[in-house]
Amino acid sequence: MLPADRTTIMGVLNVTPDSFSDGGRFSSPDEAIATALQMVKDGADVIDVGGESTRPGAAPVSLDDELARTIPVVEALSRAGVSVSIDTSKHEVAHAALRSGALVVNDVTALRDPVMVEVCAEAGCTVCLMHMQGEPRTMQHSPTYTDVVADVARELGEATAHAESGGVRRENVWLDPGIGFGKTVAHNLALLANLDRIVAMGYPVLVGVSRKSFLGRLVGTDEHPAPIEERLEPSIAAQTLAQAKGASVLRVHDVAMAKRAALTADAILRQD
Ligand code: HH2
Repeated sequence: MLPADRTTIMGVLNVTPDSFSDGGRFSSPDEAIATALQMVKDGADVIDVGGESTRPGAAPVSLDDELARTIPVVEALSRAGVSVSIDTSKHEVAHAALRSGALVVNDVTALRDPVMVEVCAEAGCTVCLMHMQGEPRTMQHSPTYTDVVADVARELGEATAHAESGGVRRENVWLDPGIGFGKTVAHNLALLANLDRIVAMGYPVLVGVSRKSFLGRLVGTDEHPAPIEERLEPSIAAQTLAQAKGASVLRVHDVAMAKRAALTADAILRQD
């Protein structure tokens, strides 16, 4: 599903009340579906549907609520011919989404749940294995690495071995350094500056920097991070550098702007 000549744009569709930058936007599945269809018009290649916020401190969501939030949207978008990714760590949600037409399982826990491995192996879907230190509730308390790039690469290598030994095919795996997931600002910057070392592992790499709080801190201060409305340019700068370092997929909220930036960077980076 990855075109050879350009970077893939994944549009974020959070059907949650509490996501960090866009929670509570939709009062019905129809509104979410319309927004996703607009993202596709704006240039999204795949829509990542999420029913549970992973922001630090977010409240856990019950299985029934996550299914009710996500599955009608996944079904409708798949029926409309949209490529859908399901952003979940629950195997029941992944299973239901795959049965409803989702093509990608985006699991911020990199298939920690052994049943998730079975579900993905059996479906033969694409799987995004993201790196996270700890778990969302506490991950930002005091993230610690010996060498963040080497540690993340090693742990992603372990995640690929876990997935592949459970039957997920190598060609179906994407990797993601997990920007903001158990990482300080310095950790995020080191990972982005050295993304080529993750790319060198030989899998397509997805990067999600869009609107993240480390960008707010970079252009504001630790005490007063720039608000979401002032994080577009930082997001575009960071996604462009990720492209230059070999990222294949960009996970973004502001699809039209991100797409125009990505096309420009592709034209420069992918000349033959
Ligand atoms: N970031 C978020 C959620 N899921 N998945 C991958 N693979 N990579 C990411 O960087 C990533 C992700 C956080 O962003 P968002 O979905 O907007 O927020 P929330 O988790 O609060 O819903």
